[in-house]
Amino acid sequence: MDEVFDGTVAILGLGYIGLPTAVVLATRGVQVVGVDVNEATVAAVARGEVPFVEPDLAVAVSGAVSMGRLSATTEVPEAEAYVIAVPTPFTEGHEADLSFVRSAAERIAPRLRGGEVVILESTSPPGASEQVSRWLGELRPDLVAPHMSEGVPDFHVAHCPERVLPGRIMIEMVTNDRVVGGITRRCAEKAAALYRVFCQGKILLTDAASAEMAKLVENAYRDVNIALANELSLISEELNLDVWEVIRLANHHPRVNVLTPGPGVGGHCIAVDPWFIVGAAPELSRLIRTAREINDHKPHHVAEQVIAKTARFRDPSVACLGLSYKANIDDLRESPAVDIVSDIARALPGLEIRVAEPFVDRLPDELGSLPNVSLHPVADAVEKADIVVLLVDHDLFRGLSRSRLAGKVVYDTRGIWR
Ligand code: SAJ
Repeated sequence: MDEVFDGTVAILGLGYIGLPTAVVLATRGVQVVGVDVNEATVAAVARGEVPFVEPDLAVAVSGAVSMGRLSATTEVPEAEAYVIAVPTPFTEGHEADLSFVRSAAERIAPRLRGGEVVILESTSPPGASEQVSRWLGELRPDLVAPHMSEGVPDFHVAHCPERVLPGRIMIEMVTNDRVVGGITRRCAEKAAALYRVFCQGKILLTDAASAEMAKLVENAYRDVNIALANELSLISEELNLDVWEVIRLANHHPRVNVLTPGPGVGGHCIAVDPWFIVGAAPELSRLIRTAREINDHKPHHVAEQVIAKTARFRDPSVACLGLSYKANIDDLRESPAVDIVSDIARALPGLEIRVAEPFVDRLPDELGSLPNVSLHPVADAVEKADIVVLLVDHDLFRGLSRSRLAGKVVYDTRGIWR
């Protein structure tokens, strides 16, 4: 018989993953306490509001809060399950920075009474969950931590990476298969009971380090494949070929699926996670490192191309369409579009750059501080421009009437206007 979860869940980190996880549990009857160090976030969630845009999340949060199933606080409560969903950025040297995970473990440790499960959801390098077990064990020498014994420990630790796609989080949270890796088998089973509350996909039990690595591999797989598409776009430019046409034809082969070139790879996952593999085995991760370098170089290449196009005009004006890291979302983290606008604006301080981004109402600080960059409605930005640079494939831009682009130099990095 599968174990059934019974008890309260504390979720540490009310961001893109923690808050949706809190809500899907709460709407299925589990008592959930959301914990965040940011008081504004806690206050917003306590009012039933969501501090960022994600389809269907806002209505679910306000429902869960008004039903009394979800509350928010800055203090870690006693609970039967703890889910750590805090950021794991990388340092300048591309090493994983586990300081937020460590601080979450430090706040959980005093609350442990025996029998709980602590689940690390944050994307982490291999060995991080065991490290959590060690930190908890050091802070609570009165308890037996799972890495210390194959027997029955006093608390359990598991890694269960999230795999949801921003923009489809509320659907994928429920429908995706879930990898659950325990420090011991019993740890994995304890954690699986929690995910069984809402997960309709398969729940795959494994060890913690394999679960950590599997998650990194998923994003490295995608990064390497996007790097191939981006490298093909550079080669095609050089050979005067239309990369979109070349890929369309190649993809008619039954076993070929080249992905789509773009201005670079953004977001907080694909542009970050492969570095954790490189960090774990630097000498051996040659392809994964090169893919990262190709995708990281692409925004600078796009900026150079735009700068070269301005040379044809005496006093040009440029429109850059889109700032988010991908279509139809408001997320600007690690966005190549932001880097491109910044590169161009800094290289040509006398150039007027009008940016259109329907998903934000003000420029991010790194662009807002540049005097030659301003935010406009799309029609305005395009109308006054000599050069139109398409950076994000938002539906709104796809639908732009082609007559508005007539007579302008168009640089379409996403291939949506071909
Ligand atoms: N991109 C391209 N060409 C493509 C596909 C994507 O240039 O053919 C670019 C996008 O424009 C964007 C970036 O890559 O800048 C990443 O976008 P994405 O939609 O591929 O992925 P993310 O970062 O939003 O979410 C990924 C997902 N991982 C995989 O698909 C393997 C998601 O399932 C993970 O949960 C998420 O990372 C995560 O949290 O790790």
